[in-house]
Amino acid sequence: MGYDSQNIFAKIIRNEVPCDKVYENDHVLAFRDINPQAPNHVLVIPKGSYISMEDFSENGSDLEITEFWRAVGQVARMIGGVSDGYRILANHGRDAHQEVFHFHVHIFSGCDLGHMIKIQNG
Ligand code: DGP
Repeated sequence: MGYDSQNIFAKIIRNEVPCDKVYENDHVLAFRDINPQAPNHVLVIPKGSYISMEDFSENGSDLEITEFWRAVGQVARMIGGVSDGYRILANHGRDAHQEVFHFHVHIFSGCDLGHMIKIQNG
């Protein structure tokens, strides 16, 4: 399956769909999740066309990867997650229930996030 340039995050990058922007630079965009799972729930995405962590880690340039992970840390600081804590998460593929096929990292903060993840029938 190749990258679908009509996915919702590609449309957000092209300003065809609005978002609640938190941070942007030449390589990265961060915006609030439409369906927040914590008081602060922000998505960080590269502007390049990568399907998931698998694609990004394999095919992203050193510059894109460096800029991306620096931005994840910066956004976590911006949303106030450092003192009390935050969690980052990236879903790849079926078993992780990835819904949007443009690589993104979720950042959660602002409450007790519980212990790791819940695995049903696992
Ligand atoms: P996942 O692919 O399962 O890692 O999660 C995709 C996330 O994207 C999900 O938490 C909801 C969010 N989302 C989906 N559509 C939109 C949208 O149009 N705008 C925003 N801000 N978030 C969206």
